[in-house]
Amino acid sequence: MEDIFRAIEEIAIKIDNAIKTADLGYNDSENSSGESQLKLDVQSDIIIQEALSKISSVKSIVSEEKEDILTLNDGGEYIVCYDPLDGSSLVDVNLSVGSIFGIYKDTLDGNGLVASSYVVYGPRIELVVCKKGEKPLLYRYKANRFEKIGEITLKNRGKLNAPGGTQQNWSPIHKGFIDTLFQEGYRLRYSGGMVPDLHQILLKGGGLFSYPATSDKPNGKLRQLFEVLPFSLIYEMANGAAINDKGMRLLELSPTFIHDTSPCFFGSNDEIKSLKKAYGAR
Ligand code: AFP
Repeated sequence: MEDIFRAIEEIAIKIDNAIKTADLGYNDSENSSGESQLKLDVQSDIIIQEALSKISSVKSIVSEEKEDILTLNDGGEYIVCYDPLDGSSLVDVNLSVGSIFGIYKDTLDGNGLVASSYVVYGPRIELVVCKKGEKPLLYRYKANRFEKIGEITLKNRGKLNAPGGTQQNWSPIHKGFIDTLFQEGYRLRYSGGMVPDLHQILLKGGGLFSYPATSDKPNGKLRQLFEVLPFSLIYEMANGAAINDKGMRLLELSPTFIHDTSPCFFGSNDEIKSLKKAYGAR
């Protein structure tokens, strides 16, 4: 798996460069010189596919940008599921975005997830790598290399609240719970990018990120294979928790198709316990 992590480092530098040099005003069709230019999320997908196809242990890939699974190396053992540029609509307004990777073996579900990684493209490039059974590790790009900063551990209780979705479409239970957190003094921290929002909670010690079932999206918005499951592993390994609206561990999920979504809640243990109580889950 180490070769996959090295590839993710190379990918991170290339995507960061694409973000910094893309001609945003003409991103959908043509650049300022009249040349056609691919959207940044498509460019990022191509960068990742090229890098992973050179790695013999990668059997196939599943991308947020592709309809179907793509086989790369018949003899490989890992399936890499990724969102090449999550939150790409935030690039135009110069907010942080990210790439998310789930590395699966044997089955495409929480049981088969053996490692996760994500990259934050912000004022600096940061990378988090997490193997099942081990603490997530934070790296920061500095002087042409990724320098290890240390392990990530959540406190049992935090102070940040990142509530996703449109409030108008929340259930009364969800609205009541989010209101209670604010009444208890939690601070709103929501950029609309899953990667920087979850990263902030991890690095600032804790809190809650939620993307519930809503009246317009009864199965949530976030995709299981390349958003929900990779972050669930990272939160659990960082001493936190990740559940759905029935109180089930998200890592027990088995998607029914590759782009399947799920309501999801990631946080420190105390917030997740209170959430379960509010939702009437065990
Ligand atoms: P985009 O990739 O379309 O910007 O969506 C980002 C995202 O998938 C995820 O990164 C956010 O957490 C979530 O959507 C935000 O959705 P809401 O705007 O509905 O809260």
